[in-house]
Amino acid sequence: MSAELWNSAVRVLETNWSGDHMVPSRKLYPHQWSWDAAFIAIGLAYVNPTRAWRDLRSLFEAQWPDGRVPHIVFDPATAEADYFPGPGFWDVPAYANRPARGSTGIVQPPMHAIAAWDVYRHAAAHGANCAQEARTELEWLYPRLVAQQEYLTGRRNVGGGGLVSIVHPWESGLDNSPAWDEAMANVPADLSLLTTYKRRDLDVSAAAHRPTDVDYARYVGLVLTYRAEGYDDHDLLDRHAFAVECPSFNAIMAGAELSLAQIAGVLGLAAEAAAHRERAQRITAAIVKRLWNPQSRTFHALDVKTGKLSPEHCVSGLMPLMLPDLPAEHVEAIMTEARSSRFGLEGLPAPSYDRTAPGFDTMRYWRGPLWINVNWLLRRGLLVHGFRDEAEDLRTAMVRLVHRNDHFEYFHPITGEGLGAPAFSWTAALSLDLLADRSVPAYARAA
Ligand code: 9WN
Repeated sequence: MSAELWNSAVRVLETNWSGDHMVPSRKLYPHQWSWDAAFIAIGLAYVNPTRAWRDLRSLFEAQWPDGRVPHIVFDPATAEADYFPGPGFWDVPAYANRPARGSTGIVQPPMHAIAAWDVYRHAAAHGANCAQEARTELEWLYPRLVAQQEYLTGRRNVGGGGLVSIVHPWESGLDNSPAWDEAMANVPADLSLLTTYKRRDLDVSAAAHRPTDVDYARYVGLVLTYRAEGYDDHDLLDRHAFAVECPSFNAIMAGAELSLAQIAGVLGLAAEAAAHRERAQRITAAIVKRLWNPQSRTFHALDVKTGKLSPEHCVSGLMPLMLPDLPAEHVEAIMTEARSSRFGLEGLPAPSYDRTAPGFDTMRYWRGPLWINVNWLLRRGLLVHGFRDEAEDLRTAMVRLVHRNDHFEYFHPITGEGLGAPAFSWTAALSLDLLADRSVPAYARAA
């Protein structure tokens, strides 16, 4: 099974390589996506570290002068009609040496420091040339990764409590999660926007899987207001209709600081390494302070505009498990939630949403189906806190699922059937990692 899965994953990554970057899927997502590039690099490192670095470099070459890393870098060879919302809709001005309309103006979770550190660790196994290349790439990336963190902790500290606010559900990567429902209800939904702008996702995938038109009208409206201000972040709390602190995004922020500490260590920057570790601790403490609900005993998304925590139990609430400084009480609570009938880590990996919720939908995007990338993060959390048996069960469940059902974008949370785009890059890349890497993150607690 291992060789067959390995070879099929390598084939997917070969097909989806576009010269200097990887597309998530040829048909549905024909450009480069930010957090996809990070997950992809982690797996590519085993088979082609040069491409893994190239993919990360392509993305960071499109970094904005203010430090933001755009959620999509558009491929100029791909027609506007091949993805909505495309470059013309985002209408981003030229910056640095990049032409206008080269990217979007929003971000995605900053997974890249975690990826860069993993690629670096694994590249050494490919011999001296790859080790030298890894060092050079790490030196190039480090200040850019730091600038990304500074943008997010600075301009995006909309709530003032030390966490990052996302200003669009697409920034979370968990786009259509019920975690945003209450906050999104306050965003105007102008359905007439969908006559001006035509959705393309429905031409290539089933409507029952995708967000509704009302959701899309809100997504489009949010971009239009951000775009109208030149994607400027001043006074977002008053000006912008959506500002939410997501437990998953912020856990990844803190995880990135820990990986930056490792990177700074390798680059001989001891004082910076210590500062990164401290920032990770501060973000962890802020997640506990701001996103924990002692009644529901899980982490929720916080609507910064209303000050209310979302009532929904989503897989994003389990993600702070990846943080080594998470207090024992919260670790235990996440484990209880992860083992419960809501997310039941038995047999199949965890679904994106509470199985027991009335709105649990086995088909619809981020409202039930299960994704390999979030389960990969969950496994990381299990390892960080020494839950080795559960981590191994989850690893085998993911490997079995992809082997049986192929490299789909996401999977049916009851039958395991593959859903969404086939030949999906991060599923393939992370399968390579799950087959190859049994190691434990350097900052894991002793079991
Ligand atoms: C919008 C590319 C991306 C992922 C996201 C996933 C989906 C896009 C869409 O696809 O989002 O960015 O069109 O729905 O939700 O996590 O990065 O794979």
